[in-house]
Amino acid sequence: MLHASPLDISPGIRLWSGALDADEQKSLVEDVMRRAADAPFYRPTMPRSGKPFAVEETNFGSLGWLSDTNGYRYETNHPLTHRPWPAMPELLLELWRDATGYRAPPECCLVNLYRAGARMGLHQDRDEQALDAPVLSVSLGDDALFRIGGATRRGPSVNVKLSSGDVLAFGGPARLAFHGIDRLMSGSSQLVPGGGRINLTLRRVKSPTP
Ligand code: MD3
Ligand code: FE
Repeated sequence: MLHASPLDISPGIRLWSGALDADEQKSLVEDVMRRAADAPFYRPTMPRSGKPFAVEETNFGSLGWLSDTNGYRYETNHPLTHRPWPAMPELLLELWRDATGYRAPPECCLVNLYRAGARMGLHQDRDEQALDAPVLSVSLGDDALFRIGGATRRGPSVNVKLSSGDVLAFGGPARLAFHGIDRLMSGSSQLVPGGGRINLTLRRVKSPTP
């Protein structure tokens, strides 16, 4: 699954290009879509302004990240069905162990669905208590142009093309790096039903007890 030679993009940022082969990508997308039937994708809104996100989202695991006019937070239940989030796919728990070596499993798998033209503005992931845990990202479907900066909004950034099957880990000095998806290469993959890109973002939310 994870090959032995990841690319260290910068301190704390590690890329396993093509970590998942075509069969693994296909079965993971099918698994995600099956679970999403119980926890439908919905379009979150921005805190305060209520502006809708360009992406649709759902979550797997014990805690789901969400955004609405009241702010960003983690919740145990889907905001529309009010049911607990579906369990996390086993493959993702294995990937997390292998890629991060972190002492506790992830609690959140945020699922981002990018249809044609969707993007994600530059932001930090900082709603988690366990900031010592890395964030792990799995890309499926269309290629995307990803931008990573430093710990401030201004300053230099690097662009990385993320393709289906790529796994990316952010930890240590990169954990609070600004990042976003600048552009989707629509139609570059046929993997996602209806077209587009799915990103799975795994996070440890609460600090594990020692
Ligand atoms: C954390 N998603 O959902 S991968 C997000 O492709 C998000 O959908 C993007 O950013 C996506 O919050 C990017 C996750 C990611 C990427 C870079 C990071 C998380 C990161 C850098 C530092 C910390
Ligand atoms: Fe993020």
